[in-house]
Amino acid sequence: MEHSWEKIDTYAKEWVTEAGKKIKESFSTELLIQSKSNPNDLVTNMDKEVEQFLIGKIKEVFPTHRILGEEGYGEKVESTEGVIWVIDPIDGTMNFVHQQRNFAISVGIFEEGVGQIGLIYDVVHDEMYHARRGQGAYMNDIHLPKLKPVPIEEAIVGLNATWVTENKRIDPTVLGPLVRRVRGTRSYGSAAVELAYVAAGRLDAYITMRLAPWDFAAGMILVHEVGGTVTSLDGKPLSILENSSVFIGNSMLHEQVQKEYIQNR
Ligand code: 2AM
Ligand code: CA
Ligand code: CA
Ligand code: CA
Repeated sequence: MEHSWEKIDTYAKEWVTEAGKKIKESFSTELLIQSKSNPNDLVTNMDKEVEQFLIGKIKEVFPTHRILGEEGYGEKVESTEGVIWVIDPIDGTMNFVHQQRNFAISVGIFEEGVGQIGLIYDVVHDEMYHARRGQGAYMNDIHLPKLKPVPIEEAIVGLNATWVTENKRIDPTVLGPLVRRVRGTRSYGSAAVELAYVAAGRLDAYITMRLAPWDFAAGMILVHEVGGTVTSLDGKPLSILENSSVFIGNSMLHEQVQKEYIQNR
């Protein structure tokens, strides 16, 4: 099927911008905060409202497109067939609730499993990250240059302390030595923001052990467009059908870290 990506792109940007406005307006109203899987797994009325708003718009204009959203108002997506929108209405809900910053709306649009459009909107900083497959990545219409090689010693890596202390998913001695060698580590608490920062060169890599497709869908398209490498921690491609660890970054750094810290462990 032929799609007008230009049209899809224009609408996607418009709707995400409008959703951002709704979130900003919500700062002056009282939030309804609930827990999901555990007391720290938060969801608010705004997570739900924004997802429903975006889905409503998509269904209206593109009724054949399928939608996968974190809060479950989309559908169960078990194949990569056709056009699929992968939506995280608020990535970084804990930050949204506690800090009123460092969260983003994340929308990735895929065709037959291939990323075509990536949008990450950091609402509070008013930074719209945007990529179209084969056409480069932008932040508020400023073109983001291809990532330049960076040695491990000069790298700033997005990494949460969880993964270098006792945890269920990775032996802390795997990444601990990397943390000591890099120039610095950062943790922003929003996968989408961290992936956008990799695309913008503010971080050189981002490593995390547990993400869902809506966390990385848009970011993987952005980082791909600036020539970065996008894989799971063990170097496999990411799929929008599966949760995964994520290792995204500058290609030279990615290769070196894979070789020295991940392989044969
Ligand atoms: P969220 O705010 O949309 O839930 C925080 O370190 C990052 O991990 C955020 O991007 C957050 O997304 C995501 N996250 C939080 N809990 C998660 C879970 N159980 N599985 C996958 N990603 C999660
Ligand atoms: Ca969540
Ligand atoms: Ca998320
Ligand atoms: Ca979310």
